Amino acid sequence: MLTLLTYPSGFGNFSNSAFCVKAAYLLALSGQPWKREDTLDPRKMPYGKLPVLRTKERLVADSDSIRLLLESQGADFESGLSDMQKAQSQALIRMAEDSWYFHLVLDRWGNDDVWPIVRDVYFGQIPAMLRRPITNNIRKSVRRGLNVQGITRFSERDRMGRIERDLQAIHTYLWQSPFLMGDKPTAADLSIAPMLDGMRTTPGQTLLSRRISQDKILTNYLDRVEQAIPLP
Ligand SMILES: N[C@@H](CCC(=O)N[C@@H](CS)C(=O)NCC(=O)O)C(=O)O
Repeated sequence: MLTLLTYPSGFGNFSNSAFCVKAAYLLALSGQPWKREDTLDPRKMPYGKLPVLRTKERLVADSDSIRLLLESQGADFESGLSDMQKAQSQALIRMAEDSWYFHLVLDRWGNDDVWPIVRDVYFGQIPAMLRRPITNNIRKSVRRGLNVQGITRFSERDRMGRIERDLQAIHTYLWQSPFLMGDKPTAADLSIAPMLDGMRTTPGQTLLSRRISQDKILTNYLDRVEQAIPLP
């Protein structure tokens, strides 16, 4: 059986990682039997990250590669889509994974009010005495990465302005159909929805979590995706 190596669940989501939720959605839609195995330590994984799929033969690292593997075994996450829709889908996936992801990480790891709550949920398995020193180093390195990526250099106002235009683009899709590319979830939903849901469920009140959770179009969409693809 396929085994999804994933970060544990938290804040009401299948996993604390939007990429692990995406991988779980891919597996659920593929129709293959699979199970989850939770870990907090990705250091021995091929790219030092999760999700990773363990098959009989090997470890498949990265949600995109997991998708490719499942497609090579018969899954179709874009069934019925035109070439133009597939092209749009690819662009939406990259927007979520290569841009929105950093908003989500900044909200959870960069905000001093939110971080203690995130730390105790993400790293609850580490004894309380050790948790702070261990996680402080991880946090420092995450914040360094965010600074290199550049998102921390925007003012909150500019940052929110940038993502606002992305959210308006999603609205435009959702005015047309219940899911991004039509009447059923396809590949784009499997990346966009987990990232938005991560933003929505960030604990505490951030500008971004409030922005998403007060938006009926987006929250109804997130509920539709969750109902359409039940996860264990
Ligand atoms: N491109 C990867 C991204 C996965 C990823 O960024 N995983 C993060 C958690 S959301 C991770 O494991 N980070 C650990 C680290 O960088 O040390 C995918 O699509 O699977």
